[in-house]
Amino acid sequence: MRDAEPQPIRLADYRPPEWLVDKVDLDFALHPTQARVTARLALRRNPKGTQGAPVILDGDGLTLVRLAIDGAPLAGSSFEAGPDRLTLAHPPADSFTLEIETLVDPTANTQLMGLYRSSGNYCTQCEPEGFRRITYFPDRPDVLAVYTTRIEAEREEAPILLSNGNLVESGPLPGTTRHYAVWQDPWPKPSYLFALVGGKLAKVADRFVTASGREVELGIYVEEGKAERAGYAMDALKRSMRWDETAFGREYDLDVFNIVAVSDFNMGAMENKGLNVFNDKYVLASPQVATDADYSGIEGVIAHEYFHNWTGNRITCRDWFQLCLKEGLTVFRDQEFSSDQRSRPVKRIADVRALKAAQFSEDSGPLAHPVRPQSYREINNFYTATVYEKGAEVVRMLKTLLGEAGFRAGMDLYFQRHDGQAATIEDFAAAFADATGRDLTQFSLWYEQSGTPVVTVKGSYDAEARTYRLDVSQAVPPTPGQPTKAPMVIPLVVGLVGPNGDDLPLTLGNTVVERGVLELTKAEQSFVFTGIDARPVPSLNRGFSAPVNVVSGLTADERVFLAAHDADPFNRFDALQGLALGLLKEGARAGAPVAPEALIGAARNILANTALDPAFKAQALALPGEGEIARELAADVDPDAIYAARKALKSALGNALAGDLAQTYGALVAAGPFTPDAASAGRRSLRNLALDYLAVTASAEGIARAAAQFEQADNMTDRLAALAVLVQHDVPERERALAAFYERFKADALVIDKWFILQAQIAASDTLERVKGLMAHPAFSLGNPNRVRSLVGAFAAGNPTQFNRPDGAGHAFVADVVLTLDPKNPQVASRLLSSFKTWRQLEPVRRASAEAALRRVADTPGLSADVSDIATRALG
Ligand code: 0A1
Ligand code: ZN
Repeated sequence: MRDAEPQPIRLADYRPPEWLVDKVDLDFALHPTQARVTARLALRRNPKGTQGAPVILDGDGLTLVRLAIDGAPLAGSSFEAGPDRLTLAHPPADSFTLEIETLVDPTANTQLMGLYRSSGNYCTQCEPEGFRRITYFPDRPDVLAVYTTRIEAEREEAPILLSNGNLVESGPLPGTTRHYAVWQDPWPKPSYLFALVGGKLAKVADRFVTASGREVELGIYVEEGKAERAGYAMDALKRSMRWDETAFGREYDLDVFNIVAVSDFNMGAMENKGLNVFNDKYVLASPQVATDADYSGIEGVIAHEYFHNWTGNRITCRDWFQLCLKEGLTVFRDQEFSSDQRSRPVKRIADVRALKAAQFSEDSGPLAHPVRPQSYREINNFYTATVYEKGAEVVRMLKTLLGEAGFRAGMDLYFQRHDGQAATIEDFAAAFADATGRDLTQFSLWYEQSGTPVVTVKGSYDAEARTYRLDVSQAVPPTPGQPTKAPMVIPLVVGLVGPNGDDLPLTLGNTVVERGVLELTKAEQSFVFTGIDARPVPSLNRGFSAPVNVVSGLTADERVFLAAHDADPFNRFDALQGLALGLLKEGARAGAPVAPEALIGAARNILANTALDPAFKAQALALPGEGEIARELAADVDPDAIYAARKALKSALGNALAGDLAQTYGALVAAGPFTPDAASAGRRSLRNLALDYLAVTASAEGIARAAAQFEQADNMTDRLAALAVLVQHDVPERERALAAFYERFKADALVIDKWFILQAQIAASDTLERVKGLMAHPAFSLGNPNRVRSLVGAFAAGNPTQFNRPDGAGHAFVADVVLTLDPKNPQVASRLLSSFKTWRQLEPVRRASAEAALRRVADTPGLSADVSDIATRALG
């Protein structure tokens, strides 16, 4: 465990590395508890470094066996070695080879960083600072080296031996039960992209020919017996490889691309060069066990990791402050890929819902930080929705401002200039500025200022002058460490919708507004559109062109009009959501039912509109989540009141639209066997939304319909959707279905995770006891991150009424789990603790209990840096 209060690391203190490593030769002798690692580092003094600087290498919990310089063993007096650092105060020359032998215990590695075991297989995770748990090294992303990796192991225990790059040699070790393999990666890379895998794995093989004719062998390795579930991932991989060629002109650059799926993994997946390691949740799928959401998750994550080959690997980050350089850009790229593979508007709606749920809530609470932070105490805590999802929004805005061609020119220049380098956000911005001639100085504030801007818009029509005027103001709320803000560049895409539903021409003075993009740059601005013959309804922030909160003052009638007519599908969706949100806020505040007639009418029209995509309808008719309502209320939040208001509105809609919903449910019966394509998934999503609404009052008919679907479903999407309906209601069918589901899928941990999630999210006063009980269930394990996230994570982040119980028991429980988990896996523990990120908006009683739980965590001696950092900032 590391120091509980390390000094913060600051971007402003960046210095180039004193020593570079040109070449790394690694030799692994795998062993369950004593893996021997021999590293040969070709060290060279950095000409840009400090004269006479010592060699200081990072380590973390290492046991040193032996050191040698240029082949000669090193005397103890000439170095200083601790578990966390190796120092050569007087290096013998300006370049030399340092040989380091260390011992590591993969079985005892419960942090899942460095070399560890998952289901008996060996694997590694090195981003961000895991390589130092394998050997001493300048473990920072701006030290790029070429790696050769030799692995030897018991043939019986680990018949498969993989590392980065191309396989150059392999075979038995004569006279032993062991064998070996040598892998060589010709591309210089930082240590965080190193990977090794050894174990008993089944392989799915395929091949891909790149645009220029390079033949690539593709392999997906999974635990034995699961190979038939890797087909969809392989298909997604090939589509990703082709897409990056056409959309960004990027080809793959090795002869081999391997993916390994493991069942113990802290995050989603990892882009190690030529050897991606995945949480098996993002690889394995079959109609019986995976939902449509799982399929699209797999497609997105496979694409994301593959796209990192250029945005992250060929061009990497100079330091961890630049994390968004690879992550924001790569999320943007995977979002675009999925949009091209599926429905663009539906993908955008889903992404914005996720952004608001995870990032807007982060940005409005004590853990808010800039897309590029200025300092950190624990970098692991910055793999956040802000760095990833807001980072992607910033790239999207850049594209909106520069247009398709300008954006592509900037990307091309970025790749051309920085291939093989460790780059910065300044480098990225300069490529776009230089390619297009545009000054991006003010735009760069998106990387520096945290907080979600509020854009307030007032429209006024002058019939006589035939003008329509938009008065726009912007303000960025204060956030930790940033009390005042400067105005941002906000690309606000707008339309003016005329009385017949058509867009009116957008002309400012004599200039046509291209693509509807208004550029906000000042605290207050006005735009006067000319030639407007009738009073329009403004459609603002089309496609969610900027990650801001728009205050529009639109009336309910105007929203109904936009829901029916807006040419922009996102804003059609948003008009309905805005209507619903208004009612939900009112209901939660007043504790009384509201008049939902306008919403019901608009929803009925959407449902009846045969021109609309079912997936779009499902998104438009799904009410805003409890978290979004809470964020809108901003202060004195009572989660029970929100839950009640949402349930009341859902009941009102379900009752009023019962006939239409039943008709929809009946009409959308699948015509054939399950296929995971977007169109089929869309029909299932609408049908299952209808199922949910039709059961909202727990009528006998509604429950019976769900129970029948649960029993008869031929795929996991429909079965789980029915189970999700049943578990929300206190009916006998609930426990019956839960028991049947467990019996049927108990051999399948990833499916049992779904069973944990549904139970953890039940909004009922006995849920906490249920969750505590499930922690003792044989299928649960505190050692597996997926299990912890599914049971405890789903409770903390997905059950606002029970996590925030007024008696404080929910907060106390999550704090207890965080403290129990912290010594074993600090990364997963600190993520769990981040569920407290919105605690300050709660009403006083719940706020006090959240604060007490956070204080209890913060005051516990011996905390990891991860948990201590979150606790301190959450309280700060
Ligand atoms: N770079 C990965 C995310 C990742 C970060 C840290 C990890 O350590 C446990 C693992 C993965 C991505 O963006 O997919
Ligand atoms: Zn990533």
